[in-house]
Amino acid sequence: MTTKTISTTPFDDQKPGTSGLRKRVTHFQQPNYVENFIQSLFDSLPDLAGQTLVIGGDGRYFNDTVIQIAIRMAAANGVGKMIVGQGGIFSTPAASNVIRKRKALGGIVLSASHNPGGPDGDFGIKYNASNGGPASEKITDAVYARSKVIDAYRIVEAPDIDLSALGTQSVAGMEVEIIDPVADYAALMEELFDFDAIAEMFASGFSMQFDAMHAVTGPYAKAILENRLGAAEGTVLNAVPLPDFGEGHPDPNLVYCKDMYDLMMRADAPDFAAASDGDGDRNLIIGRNRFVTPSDSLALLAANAHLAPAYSSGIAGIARSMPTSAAADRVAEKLGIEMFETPTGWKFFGNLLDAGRVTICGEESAGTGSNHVREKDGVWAVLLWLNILAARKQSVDEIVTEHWATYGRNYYSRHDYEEVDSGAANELMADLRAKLPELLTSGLLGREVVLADDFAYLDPVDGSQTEGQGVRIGFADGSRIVFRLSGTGTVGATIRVYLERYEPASGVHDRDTQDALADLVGLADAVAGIKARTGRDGPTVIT
Ligand code: VG1
Ligand code: CO
Repeated sequence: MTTKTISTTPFDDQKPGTSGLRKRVTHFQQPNYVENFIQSLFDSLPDLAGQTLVIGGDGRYFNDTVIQIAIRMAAANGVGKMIVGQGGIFSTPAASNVIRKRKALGGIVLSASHNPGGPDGDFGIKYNASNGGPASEKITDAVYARSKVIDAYRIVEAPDIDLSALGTQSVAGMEVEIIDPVADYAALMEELFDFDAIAEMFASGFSMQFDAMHAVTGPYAKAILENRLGAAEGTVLNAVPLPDFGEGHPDPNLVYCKDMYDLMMRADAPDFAAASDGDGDRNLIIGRNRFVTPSDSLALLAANAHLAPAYSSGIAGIARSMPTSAAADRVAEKLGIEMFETPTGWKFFGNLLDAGRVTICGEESAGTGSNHVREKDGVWAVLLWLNILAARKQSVDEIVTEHWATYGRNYYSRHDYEEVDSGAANELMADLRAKLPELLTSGLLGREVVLADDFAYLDPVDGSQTEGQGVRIGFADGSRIVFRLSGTGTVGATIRVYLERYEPASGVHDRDTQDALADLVGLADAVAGIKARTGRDGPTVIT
């Protein structure tokens, strides 16, 4: 075996964002860019020698290349064993499950999630720790620090492994095991949910569509929905993962799933429709005549989780990211369980899940999950919805409407301004922060402001403090505007404006969301000067 130590020079931009390092594919293709980052990661893991690592990704362009590089570098860095998804495939939640189940030190997940793929698209590398969850800021900070001074990486000379062959191969003495990426995950889902009841529902004519968007969930959804649960063949659309996602944008929202939305608003729509993103951790839920916002979905799943076998004895607590609507808070209050508000990104839920403080977590960005893994999980959310529909024998629309009549409705929307000038975006945020004290004393355009801060989080489990997580402006009637900059974009800056207004249980629940929030949109622009600073007439994407 020849291990080579190759000299390199550092890059200054390898700081992981909300969910790993994400850049254009062409950026990753610079000589040594991938190698530097992987070596910086290996150098930051003190107990790497002899350990097991899991690797796989969402199948996007460049996935295979990086897997081969990472395997050769792992062999050179003394890793004991690599577990690889067949074809280089693992959805993010499935990778999380395998890391936990096989007691690996951690795993490398290759994905840029909902960002487009292909030679001109995006790529990403993320490290998950032994609990199966995204690495903590402590680890990602260490990797970044290392990447700024790295001067060499180690790699063995060896032929590519055959990613298609199940079983064990050897790379310069290191064991490489290729496993079916679906089997363990499907078995876990079968433990959590009442598959018999869901199968019976399908057998009695329940119809659904699941759009895998030519991304990673195709094989998972086919195996579970069509093969195990008996959903009609063709229920899963765009089921074959493609390196460029069929030139699509694998982001399951109302912009990129507009055809599905239009279908679901028709009288002859199927009973239920869902979609997932590039790496399988997000979900979109639409019932006939009823789109369910992700924030509402979190609240509904938490309120009804006890109907699924895995959660039948109740849930310990709920956590949501700060910009997510407070709909779930009302459920926690009613159930008498703890509620946590964390910064954006699944890594902040890990400690709460590990400590048993929460069972269900969610984000407004179409992410929901539970303590079954340490990632959000698109297919899991769909199955929990199906389990609830099978148990309650009601439509999505009826369940949502009843929920609002019980808890009230949090009208909610996010307005994104994508690819704006980074300087202008940073200035907008800085100016907003400077205005906070004045807003508290003088209000905003005649509206009393009861909360004006830059969100900081004290982790109740390990005591770590995270600052600067988004500007919150709250009004006396419970309405709220939140501003933050995205940490997953690859070009320029994305300004996210989150708008929320609470309508009590006895109030009006059938208003158009954008109408119901129109006054807050005006206030947001007045306080932040978004249009003037970005030169944009309106948001790029409204979710
Ligand atoms: C976005 C979402 C956040 C999510 C993250 C990763 O981050 O807002 O809620 O956790 O993407 O999701 P940001 O920093 O761009 O707002 V995924 O599906 O990309 O792994
Ligand atoms: Co994702």
